[in-house]
This record gives sequence, structure tokens and C-alpha cells, in this order.
Amino acid sequence: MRIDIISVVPALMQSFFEHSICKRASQAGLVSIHLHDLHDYSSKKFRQVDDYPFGGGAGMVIAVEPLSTCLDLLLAERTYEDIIFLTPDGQTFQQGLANQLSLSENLLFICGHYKGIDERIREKYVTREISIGDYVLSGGEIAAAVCADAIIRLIPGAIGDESSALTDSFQDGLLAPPVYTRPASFQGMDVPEVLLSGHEKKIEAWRHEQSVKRTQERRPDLLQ
Ligand code: 6GU
Repeated sequence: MRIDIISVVPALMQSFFEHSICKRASQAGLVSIHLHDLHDYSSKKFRQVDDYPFGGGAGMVIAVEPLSTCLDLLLAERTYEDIIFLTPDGQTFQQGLANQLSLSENLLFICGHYKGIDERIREKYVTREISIGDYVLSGGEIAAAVCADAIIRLIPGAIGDESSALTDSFQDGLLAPPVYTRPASFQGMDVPEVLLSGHEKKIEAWRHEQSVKRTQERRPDLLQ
């Protein structure tokens, strides 16, 4: 998978992608991430990328010109399954969408900033708009990193234990069950006996039961 990310502050994401599972996946050749600084596509004297909003009002708007230049260059090289604009008025990002996007060959993220981007870019290029939740961030960079992480870890081989991504919270519509490691007893608190039994069927049943219980208690909305 190839992921291109257009941003006015690519440095915000640089070290993130050089660490974590993203680094692992890159080294394994499963994904390549390409950060593009929008300023590099400006034809203005001081590499300016934003301008005052027509009609007035507070804040700046990312202009059409540098974005369309950057997008046209990328689109001349390859096609993208999706051109995704990160924006608080987008569709809320969920595991199901991460699963779907993890099957992509090429994804392109556009990070918003300031008051947003010129609406005509959204009309002409953007195929999907994503928000990561109902709160406002200063820019789309952290949201792009969140989405990329959730997507990349689903690529087979990206995480050590192949089965591990499948047992994540949300993957089966339920929250994950509690987990324990040694010691079996800590200050009088004992690990549930079934986990020490070696009885695979019973362990699986216990974990499922705990998942359902936890989901009922914490996120009953997921069971609707
Ligand atoms: Cl994608 N961008 C910004 N700026 N704020 C957000 C968001 C995205 N998702 C939630 N809040």
C-alpha cells in the first residue's frame, strides 16, 4: 500500500511514521508513506498557501492553487482508491472503514488547517471526508496519523502476531476481554482460573462472555 499525505505541517507526522507499527510495516515493504509539504506547490513569493475567505470572517482558507497543483501531479502518476479529506464535518471514522481502506493499493490524505480548504477542491477531487470524532483539532495531521495507523496495522504482516489484529476491540463488534500475564497472583488478586486451565474451548467461551459483559457495561450502544 502507498499512502500520500498532503499537509501544511508534514513535520507533525514525520516522527510518528518513523516509529510504531508504521515503521515496521515500512521496513517490511508493506506500506510506503509519502508526506508532501503544500508550501512546495505554492507559486507565491513566500510559499503562501492560504488566503482570506471571500465574504469575510475570521481565519484563513487553504487556496485552490497549491492543492490542485499537488493533486494533479500525484494523480498523473497513479490512481487512488480514495482521496480523503480529514475534516470535523466528515463521516466518523470507525473500524469497519479501517478494514475497508486497508484493502487499498493507493490512498491519498489531505489535511485541513485554518478554516479549511476551498470548497471547490472538495467538489473536484475529494471522494471521502473523514472525522475522527466530535471535537475540533487544530489540523487534520493528527487525524491522518490516527487513520493511517488504524489502517496499516490491518495489513497482514504489519503486526507481529498475525491473529492479533483480528482480536482487537471492535473487530467483532465487541470490546476486547481483560488480559493477564505473570504473576498468577498479585497482592491477593488472582488471575481467573480458567485462563490457567489450558482448556482452549473454555478459555474462548470465557473471553467471549467477558467481551459481551464489558460491552454491555461500557458501550451498550454497540449492541444495538
Ligand atoms: Cl479530521 N480534523 C480536525 N481539524 N478536527 C477534527 C477532525 C479532523 N476530526 C475530529 N476533529
